[in-house]
Amino acid sequence: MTVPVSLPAGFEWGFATAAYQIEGAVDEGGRGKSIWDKFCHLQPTRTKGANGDVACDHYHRYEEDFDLLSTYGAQAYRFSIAWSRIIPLGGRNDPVNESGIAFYNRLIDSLLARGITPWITLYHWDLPQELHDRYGGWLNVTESQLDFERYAMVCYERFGDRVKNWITFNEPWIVSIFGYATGGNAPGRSSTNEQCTEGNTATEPWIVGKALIMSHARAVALYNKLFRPSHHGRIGISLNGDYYEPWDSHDERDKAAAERRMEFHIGWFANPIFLAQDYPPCMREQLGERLPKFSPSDFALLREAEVDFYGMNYYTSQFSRHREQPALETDFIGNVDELQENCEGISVGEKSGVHWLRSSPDLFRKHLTRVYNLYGKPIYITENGCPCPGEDRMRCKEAVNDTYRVNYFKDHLDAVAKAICFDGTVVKGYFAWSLLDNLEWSDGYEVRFGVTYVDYDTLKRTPKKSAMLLKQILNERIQVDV
Ligand code: GBH
Repeated sequence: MTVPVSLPAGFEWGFATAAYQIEGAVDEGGRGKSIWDKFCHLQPTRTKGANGDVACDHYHRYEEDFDLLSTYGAQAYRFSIAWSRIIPLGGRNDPVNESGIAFYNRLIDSLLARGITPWITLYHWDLPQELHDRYGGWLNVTESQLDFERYAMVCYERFGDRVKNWITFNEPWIVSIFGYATGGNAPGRSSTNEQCTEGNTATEPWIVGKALIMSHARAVALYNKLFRPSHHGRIGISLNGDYYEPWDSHDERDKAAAERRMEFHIGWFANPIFLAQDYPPCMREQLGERLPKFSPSDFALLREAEVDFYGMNYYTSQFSRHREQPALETDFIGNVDELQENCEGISVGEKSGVHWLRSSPDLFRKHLTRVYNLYGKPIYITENGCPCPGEDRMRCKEAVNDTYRVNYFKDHLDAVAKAICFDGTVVKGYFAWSLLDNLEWSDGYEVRFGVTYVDYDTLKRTPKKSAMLLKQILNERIQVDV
């Protein structure tokens, strides 16, 4: 008989969302435009005709959504602030919008009244459009970090008395690569994608990466210096990145390729941010002069910017096969091919409702342990979830029977418990992605990651089976000190 391994007392858990994916009300309360407003309204469409104008209308329905959170038993809730609601034009000399502040105050106070701990992401991909127009947004390393620092300052000042958990950026890899290499996300720049008229895939993502790293560092250093002493909060960043196994486990070159792929995904940001070190040597070797340098004063700032935790967004794993030469259009993945089957034809996991995601909980455990050993910070899983096979074509009645998602959560929480109990990995919390079906960026509204079904005609919310599962699992598993 097998008994479930337990999770430690104090393990925090809940659900996650992001502003543009759920809020809607894009023209209300003095909100300024973001790069996603513009991107979603391009013709021809690059988001399957979808936009965030209404989304889940969370802006008006947040009480109802927080009722769901309470019903689901969540202890914590991770959401993001739309920068352009707080500072509509974005810049450090631009006015603060009190109506935007009031909206997030309402969210925070409503959560606290329910006993739910707020976790705020400052940046989940929605740069104020004005900053992009003014100086190129993240392409301008000097300007963007000063504007981000001031935005962070306003958030700490106005919300930090009640909010103790901060995430600077969500997935800087996606921001850089999807925004500036493939062009699949806003602002949609690329020199290899036919739909894009501007961009340079070879150079821009690396510049943007540096802007994000330094913006993060400024925001953290500011928190450490001015706010931590009185607010006593925690701050970190959420990085994405799959785990990679070698395609041929007997081939040393594939083993190196797997490790290199993870360095290109994670080390790119984690080396400077968690270790105050330069980018991984394999990146320097392959990318040469295209990779910006850190000056002595950059390193000084990185050292001041000590974080409390590693936020991990984990969805899937892959196999990595070495190449002789990087492919021109995808040299940002590190001179490898990525595959979902290994050389013996074994799949990395069971297929989900999106092509890029297969359920790989055993590799999740390896991933947690590798990241913990390398970067040495407690891990909070800030996103984990999936769409069920065929869910995009289901009506509500069918979609609520989300057995695949139920198993996915069970298996992934199992992996977390094993990483803690058997590998000595420190994992302190878990957020399922996502509370609601929502705007899945360039995939539009068909791909559903929610534990709550949203009918986009009526905006009616219906809990799926998986919604109550976490409460059940976590209640069973968390050790209680007596
Ligand atoms: C997260 O990104 C985001 O933080 C969240 O907003 C999002 O809703 C969630 O995932 C679910 O996708 O189709 O081959 O081009 C996770 C990173 C970015 C991984 C998009 C998959 C698509 C690969 N994901 N990527 S492909």
